Amino acid sequence: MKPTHIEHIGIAVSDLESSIRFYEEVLGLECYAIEEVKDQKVKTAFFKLGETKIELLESTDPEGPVGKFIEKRGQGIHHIAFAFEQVDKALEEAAEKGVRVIDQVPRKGAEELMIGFLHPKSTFGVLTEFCGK
Ligand code: CMX
Repeated sequence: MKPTHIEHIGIAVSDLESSIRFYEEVLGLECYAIEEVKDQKVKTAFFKLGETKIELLESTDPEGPVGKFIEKRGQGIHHIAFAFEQVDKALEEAAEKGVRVIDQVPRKGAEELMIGFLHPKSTFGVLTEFCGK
């Protein structure tokens, strides 16, 4: 199973509003959606650049994944998401190949996509997301 493209790059930020201004005013991109994903304890902002998106992530809870990430490592690239036609199969295949899969079964993420993560300790330090419809 091969990804079709990089769906998005997730960037952890402390303040969504000022980081949105950077992408809009300096890069000239348009923030087309702001969405809270309660399950993931984040508020997200999206920008499109070709087929790939930039997802800004502001934590809504210091104990959530992004809150903990910023506390420990500061702001910066949080994850890379690959698009698959069959995200469930892609996660299954990764697990079969011995990768530590955080979500055995895809769950609902932002933009109505089904998502699942691979643990950064088994992906050379990069939190890796698989996503699809
Ligand atoms: N990238 C790289 N390394 C990361 C990381 C990240 N985003 N987040 C944590 N780590 C590292 C920690 O620094 C730590 O490393 P050291 O032990 O070397 O210090 C290690 O991973 C910690 O791993 P852990 O003890 O298993 O647990 P954590 O409680 O810190 O959780 C993780 C880490 C990745 C399992 C958890 O954040 C997770 O399940 N993430 C998936 C969900 C998520 O990130 N959601 C937010 C985005 C949602 C969206 O896109 O909508």
